[in-house]
Amino acid sequence: MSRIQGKWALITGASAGIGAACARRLAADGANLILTARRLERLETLHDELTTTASSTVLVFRLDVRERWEVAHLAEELAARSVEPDVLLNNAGLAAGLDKLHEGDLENWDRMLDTNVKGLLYMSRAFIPGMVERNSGHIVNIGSIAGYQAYPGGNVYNASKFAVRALTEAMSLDLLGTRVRVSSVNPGLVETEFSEVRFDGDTARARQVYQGYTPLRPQDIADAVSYIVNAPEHVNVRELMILPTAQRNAYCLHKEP
Ligand code: NDP
Ligand code: 8X3
Repeated sequence: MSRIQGKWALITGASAGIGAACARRLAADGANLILTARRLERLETLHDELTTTASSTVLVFRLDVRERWEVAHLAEELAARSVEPDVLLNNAGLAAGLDKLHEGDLENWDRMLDTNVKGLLYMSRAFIPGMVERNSGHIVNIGSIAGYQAYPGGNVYNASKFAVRALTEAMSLDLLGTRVRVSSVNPGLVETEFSEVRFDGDTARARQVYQGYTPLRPQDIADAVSYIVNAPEHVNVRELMILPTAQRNAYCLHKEP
């Protein structure tokens, strides 16, 4: 049984990896989707796929979560269509670089903090008030094992995911007394375009990250998100950490030679 059948799920970063997998999974659960990312052409391809394979209504919008005015514009667009998101999946994010802090690239720092922290804040500020008004809704933030433990070179990415963890706890507390649920899913290594982005298109280096063990697949995270948003209304899965079996914390990873 699906409890999100016919409900609207708004996903940031739906053009790739975990966000795209969540779109496919929630469509299979019968949810209607609002898919956002900067690469509109990818969203349009996903739209065509999902409207062929599932009976969901799928809306796509080009959105850079770093731009406050774009987030506000999206909220206006949806309100004009009387579309009220029941689920907000704050997934858009990235790591840029793996440099030591004292050698870090300031542009990379801005990209990570603006996307992973401020983007999540802008989206939450734009869409939680409607949920409070309706006394119903669910925010799911994609954090990371990197939000629990720093690792060498992780510095600013770690800080951004520690911030996601703090903000998840904070918004959950601020929503006490409402029926709006707040959850986080915190993955370890998932094979996506994440490492390609982190290493600025160096595909050989990115590939190495996932060699010698079986990493998580984006679908593994999507299954968890589906479980969380399908839980009965009185059940809130506040925090979930999911690691590959070969990984035990942020830096203990067993690789076969
Ligand atoms: P991908 O690189 O495959 O996907 C990232 C998504 O974020 C893309 O859809 C991208 O879309 C979107 N995005 C990036 N910047 C922006 C922006 N400024 N505005 C809107 N969308 C943006 O990586 P993952 O799927 O792996 O990452 C998804 C989330 O999961 C991130 O928050 C990441 O930190 C987290 N995570 C990933 C792990 C992993 O090992 N892969 C582990 C733990 C957490 P576009 O470029 O089209 O805008
Ligand atoms: C992504 C996982 O270990 O590269 O958050 O930081 S890790």
